Amino acid sequence: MLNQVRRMERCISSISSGLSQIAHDGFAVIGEVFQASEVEQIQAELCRALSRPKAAVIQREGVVVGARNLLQIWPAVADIWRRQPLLAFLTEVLGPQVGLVRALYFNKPPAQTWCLPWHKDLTIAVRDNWRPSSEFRNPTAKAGVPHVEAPRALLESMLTARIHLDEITDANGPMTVIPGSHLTGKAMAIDEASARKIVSRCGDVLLIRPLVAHNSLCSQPGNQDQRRILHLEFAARRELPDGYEWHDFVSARDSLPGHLAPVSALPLV
Ligand SMILES: O=C(O)CCC(=O)C(=O)O
Repeated sequence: MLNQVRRMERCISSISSGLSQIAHDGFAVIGEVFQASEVEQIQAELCRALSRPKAAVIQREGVVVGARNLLQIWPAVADIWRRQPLLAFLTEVLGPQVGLVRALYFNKPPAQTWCLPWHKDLTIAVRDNWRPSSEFRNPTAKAGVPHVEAPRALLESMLTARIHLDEITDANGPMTVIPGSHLTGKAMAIDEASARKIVSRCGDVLLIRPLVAHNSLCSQPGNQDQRRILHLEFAARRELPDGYEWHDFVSARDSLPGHLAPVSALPLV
């Protein structure tokens, strides 16, 4: 009993330090959310789902390097995040009406690495991006899905969970982030001296505000490891301004159909 209480106290203290890191830096890495066997199961299911040709699956030289519209391609992703302590973080940061609004997949296979310059994530997927609006702008389509640039206040109320399906090292193309850069809204003032590389274990989850400035490094020459990531974007509520609607909204309140049972089921929410 004493051990259980201590474990609970440790867990609450790590959740509270993660929450203050998200508030201050705009991101935090949550350790060991998925066990190795669960990650293997996810990798295998994803690999099957992505092997069927679809416009939203991005390939280079026959190798999958990413995918959009993952909620359609691999519906199991709708439930993968319903576990502790991930759910506790999401509901603490975004509130009880939190929902998953977009799911992407990124891979850097050894022979097909890629990199991205500094940016902030400004676009969201919506049902109709042509409605008149003083809030939304720059309508685009990505793999057939309407997208739009969201207003600062909406982006400030979102959080992304990046589930690391491989260990991320210096060699296999980590992301680099600027701590605290979410506090300047959409403005891009990059102080490279403060940049931090996100290296982590397989099964860890990076929680990050979309307005944190980040880039993505190419894998180093000679690297033999993939770098697979499930990128899940969450919003605080279903309603959007100006009659806009999320393209998808999978509420945390929906029941768990039991695809992957929660591992560390701590009664925190
Ligand atoms: O996965 C990565 O390394 C980069 C992804 C990214 O920059 C993004 O989602 O905006």
